[in-house]
Amino acid sequence: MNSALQSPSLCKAYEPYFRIGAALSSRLIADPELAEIVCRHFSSITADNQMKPFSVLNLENTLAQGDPCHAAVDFTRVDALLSFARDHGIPVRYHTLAWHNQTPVWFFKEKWENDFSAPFASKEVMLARLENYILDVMSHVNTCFPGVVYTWDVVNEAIEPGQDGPGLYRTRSPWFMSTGQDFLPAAFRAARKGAAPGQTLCYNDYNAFDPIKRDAIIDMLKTLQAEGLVDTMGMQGHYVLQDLNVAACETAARAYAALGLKLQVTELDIHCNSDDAAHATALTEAYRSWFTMMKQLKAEGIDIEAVTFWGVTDADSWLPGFRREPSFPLLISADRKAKPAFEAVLEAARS
Ligand code: 9MR
Repeated sequence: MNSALQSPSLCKAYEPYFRIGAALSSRLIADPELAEIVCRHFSSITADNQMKPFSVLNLENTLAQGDPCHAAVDFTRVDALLSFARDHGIPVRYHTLAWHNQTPVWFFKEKWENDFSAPFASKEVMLARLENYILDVMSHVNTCFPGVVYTWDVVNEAIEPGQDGPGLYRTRSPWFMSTGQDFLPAAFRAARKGAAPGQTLCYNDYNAFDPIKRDAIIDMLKTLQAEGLVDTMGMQGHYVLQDLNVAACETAARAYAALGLKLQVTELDIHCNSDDAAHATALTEAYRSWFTMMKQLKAEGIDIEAVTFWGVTDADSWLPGFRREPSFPLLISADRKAKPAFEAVLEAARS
């Protein structure tokens, strides 16, 4: 395998079709060789963690500010990544504004208590906090880094039909517990207000290929569309090699596109628990057929904006921690070589 720095550029190969993106960590942009790999192969970047509410919200300053509807924000980590993007001319997808996870518990509590058992703030207060937070983030980003962000993950993972009880929504989310389903359109209304011209607003979710979840997401998207609030469906794309069903991904992608939305695959990886020859071959063929399908959809006129990998090399992947076993899910190995799967994705672009 060649160093990923010697391989032809992935994003150039896909230029006629869609952007190829990657999620970056702070560690990654501080490593000159990894930064060079990013600049060579990716035409869209996002942050794996630095742009999430837990990374932006500041409790001490919120308490000092004394406004029950307005949390204080600190953009140190966001700015580091946006500076990298601006300096290298790579557009950014901002992940994420409203999410049940990685948002501090105190953000939802009446007196900003850092305590799960403290009472939730009222719905009115939570909707005001949500709007203020979104407008603060968007205003900072668009003022200090104009033209750098091209799309916003406004709401992440709000739909979970049947899992927490009847209905479409993830009812155990603190957002749902404090506002019911109202946080969802409220987040998009605020984002529409704060967005710069040309920026798209995205709803993002995992297992978006699953037929039951897909149909639930579609019902929810239609309610947002009735108010003109959403532009893009983000299908995350965390797959498992043995279970990957390319046909189900295709059916779902067509169904979202039929709503008149743009599409992004926002968090692509294929969990593969061995790097022996048989697994490497299976991973290669899985990536080949998945990218061939995506290219075909694009050729048919489906508006695919970008396909983003969730990580750059296998060494940065979140999967070993999550699955509690080894994982070799990406196109670039831990020792920064272009895997056979990388070559297959390039070939899919050329064929
Ligand atoms: O990659 C992120 C990992 O470092 C965090 O520990 C994890 C916490 O939930 O979030 C990961 O990113 C998630 C993304 O923000 C939303 N979709 C699922 C991703 C993988 O869990």
